[in-house]
Amino acid sequence: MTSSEALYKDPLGTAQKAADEIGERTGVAKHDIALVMGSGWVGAVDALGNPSYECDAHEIAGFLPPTVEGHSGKVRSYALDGDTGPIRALVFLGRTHYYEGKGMEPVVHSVRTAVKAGCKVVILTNACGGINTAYKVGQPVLIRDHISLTAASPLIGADFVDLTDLYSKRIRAIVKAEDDSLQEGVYVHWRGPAYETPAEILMMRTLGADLVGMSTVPEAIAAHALGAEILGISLVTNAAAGVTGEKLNHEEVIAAGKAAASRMGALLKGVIPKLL
Ligand code: 8IG
Repeated sequence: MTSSEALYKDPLGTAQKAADEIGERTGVAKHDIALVMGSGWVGAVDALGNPSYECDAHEIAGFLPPTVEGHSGKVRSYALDGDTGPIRALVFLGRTHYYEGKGMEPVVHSVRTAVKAGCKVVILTNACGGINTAYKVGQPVLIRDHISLTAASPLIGADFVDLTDLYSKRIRAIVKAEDDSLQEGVYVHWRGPAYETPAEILMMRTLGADLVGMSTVPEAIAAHALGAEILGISLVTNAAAGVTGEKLNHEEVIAAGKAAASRMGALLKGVIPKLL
């Protein structure tokens, strides 16, 4: 059985195996905090300094082999200074999306691995569309809550996990104390890969949503179900469909991410020491 077959048969066992492999490779028995860096966020990790370890994610149990573009996610380990002692951060550059059609297991394998590796806090970052018309491109927004329009869950069986405080109030307060200009919003998970129609964005706004994207929600649920505390931060990289009348394009997303990278990096570097 290959490790990707094992991922579907025994997701938590495979996550434990991946965590053990990370422990061996990094020489770090226990990591404290995990970061998943979405599109537009990869530049922000530069603020954390040099990693003590890096490899291609697919070298670790359960992570899928690279896709056709030859892109592979990276896994890194960082030794950071926290306010109450050293912090070991496990950083995933890139993620698997539900729209890739491989099911939920690969989508949430990083965060399950992180929790099995010891992480108590999981920071999920993403780039997203702004539904709330007050949002500007390049603005980071803390996720306060979500709406799953895929209704797809990473959980299987009678795991009736409570999601009342999914995006930790405690952590949001710490982040807002670091930057009091930060807004909070409700994030919608849209399967994609097509963006929404203007009518769908109107529907989402009517439902109470501020942000829309194609990630984060399954990972938040899976990590929280294993007991981790979640911080979700979205970078608004485009106005959602119909908001400005402009068409959406991926280049705009990349450019907005690049422009915001140093602010996002400073924010992460500022809050991480305070989280544990
Ligand atoms: I970046 O406008 C990014 N990701 N669903 N809609 C959805 N996902 C996105 C969008 C968007 N922008």
